[in-house]
Amino acid sequence: MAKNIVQKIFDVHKVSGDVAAGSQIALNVDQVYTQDATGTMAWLEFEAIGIDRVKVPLAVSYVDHNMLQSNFMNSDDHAFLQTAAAKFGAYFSKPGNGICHQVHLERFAASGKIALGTDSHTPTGGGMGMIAIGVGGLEAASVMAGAPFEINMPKVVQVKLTGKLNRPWVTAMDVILTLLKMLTVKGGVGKIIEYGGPGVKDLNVTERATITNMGAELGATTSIFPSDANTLKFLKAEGREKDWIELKADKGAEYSETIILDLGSIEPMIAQPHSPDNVVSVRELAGKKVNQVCIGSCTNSSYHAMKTVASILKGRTIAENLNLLINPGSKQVYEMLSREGVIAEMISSGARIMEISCGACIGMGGAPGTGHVSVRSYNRNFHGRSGTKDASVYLASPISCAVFALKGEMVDPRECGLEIAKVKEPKTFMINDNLLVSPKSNTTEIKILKGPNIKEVPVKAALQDRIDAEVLLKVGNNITTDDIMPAGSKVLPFRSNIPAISDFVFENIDKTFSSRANEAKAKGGAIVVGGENYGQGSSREHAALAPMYLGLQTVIVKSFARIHRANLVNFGILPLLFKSSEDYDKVEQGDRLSISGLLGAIKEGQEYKVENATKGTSFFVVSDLNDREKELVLRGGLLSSSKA
Ligand code: MIC
Ligand code: SF4
Repeated sequence: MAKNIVQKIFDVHKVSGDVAAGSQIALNVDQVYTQDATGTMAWLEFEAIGIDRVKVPLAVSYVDHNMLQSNFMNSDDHAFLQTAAAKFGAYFSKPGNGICHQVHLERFAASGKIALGTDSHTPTGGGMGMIAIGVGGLEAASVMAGAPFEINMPKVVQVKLTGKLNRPWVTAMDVILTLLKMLTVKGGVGKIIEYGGPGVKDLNVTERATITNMGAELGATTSIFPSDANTLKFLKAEGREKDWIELKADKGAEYSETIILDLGSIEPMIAQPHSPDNVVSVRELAGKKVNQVCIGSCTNSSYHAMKTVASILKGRTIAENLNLLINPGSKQVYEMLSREGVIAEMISSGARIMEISCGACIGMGGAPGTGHVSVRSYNRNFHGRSGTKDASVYLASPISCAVFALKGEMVDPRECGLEIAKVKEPKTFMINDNLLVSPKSNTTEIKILKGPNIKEVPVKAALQDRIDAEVLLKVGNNITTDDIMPAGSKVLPFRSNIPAISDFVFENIDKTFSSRANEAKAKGGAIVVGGENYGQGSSREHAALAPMYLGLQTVIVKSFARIHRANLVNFGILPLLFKSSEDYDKVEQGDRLSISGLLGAIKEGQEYKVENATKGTSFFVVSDLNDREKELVLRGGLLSSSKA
């Protein structure tokens, strides 16, 4: 049978199940990586599972998010992560080594492998021809402890690329922004996007990685490119050609749908506030004043992207009323650009070179001013994420960003009148892994260090037969995990302390939520009601764990985003769906809902009657749990010791 790339990789890794859309499948995993903001929980959970050493062939613990050290908390977390990695057999990528996805692509990603990462942009590795999927910390911990990775097999959609990009002004970022305009932030839910067609060879590995990185914004489980001569070239330059295999779809391979995209028809695009799919062409916004430009993040901080940006800035000065922030993605990129004098060109133009980290992308500094317009080469512009609620954040290619920085306003880069260099990929990258600490073989003497802000992971009690609770919050469509559990420099240091971080749950939507939830604990707890694609965005399990700590009993929505739904289940919270979406309109915030006979219904039929005591009405909800998930919800989650 002719196979697509996804089928080929899944076939090799399959433990059980069918490689057919919708079927429950268990897979062997080759690599797992964590980052600091989600990693502290993941490693605490791994410790709680009680295994001595990771059971996957490769595990890496990165530090890139919580880099601001304004007190002891983040530094303590890093010490915890370093000692936990040493104890449990993982590599440790020290602060300063780079953003997890960029470093992983450079040093570990390998074609044909399966990787999981505790970050939603893990699909960056798809640019290398690997299946790389973002998961919650507990899921990662359980796979590192030896469990297979279980998912419902997504549909495989083919995006067939034809033609060539109109270089130099049109980039890979414009490709993915075009797809986001076409498909929206829900367009990829339940799907893996497999790129193919003659246009693939027009893109180098880091450009492909920009596209697969932002496939997360489509809601896709992951995205993948073939592994071809360009992949081999990149791996050779990284001194890792042994990690290459050729991978392409067979002739006649089947897909659930095929989308044809002519690269030659793409123009410079930009996402407007406050969603990555609110995309128009840059042309349409020409003349709009810009206050801040940020270039970098895991989406666009490769050597190729940074050097191209520098060629535009070279010999010029940024606009008078504008700030330019640049964060190179990895030490490799930064060191190479420094040694070549490229960083000097950036500094000379007026750019502020930030630390190699996520930085402004996750609100760790770099917040725009009141009402300011910020254009970023990043992947997310959710409301409030920059740290400034009324800022207008736009997303564009690094090239468009550099042009705006010089002009002080949005300009179609094709008409900017500036020169730009044709940057070639280097034959060899500079390889210096001195910030990558190797796993230890003798670990008996290693003590895991836990600072005072590192608290135990709370565990839920087993599911009760009846939920009787108030709808403490009703929200609309596309609620992000940034809405549920905000990030930023104030909140992120509490990622290892669930009682403390729970004070910030839904803070940007309703400041009273956590205090009301604490009060409601004695009266049956809380219910949250939402619309479509609830929990899109980040993989942070804190968006499930902290509400669970506040007494959340269930979430009733029209549809869930994949990672958040899995996180709810892993912590024992029953994810419910309106049987008929019109019933969403019949529930109001403040209504008291009760659902009886849960224990029977979850095992049989998964349909539940909800009585609305406030309105004197009733409606039906359903769950779509597989057998493993049913068991998890029944016993109160993966870490619960109770029997289902
Ligand atoms: C993000 O981009 O939102 C993050 C911060 O990288 C998250 C992970 C986190 O919340 O720590 C993600 O994308 O999963
Ligand atoms: Fe870091 Fe931003 Fe990438 Fe998330 S999206 S991993 S915060 S750079």
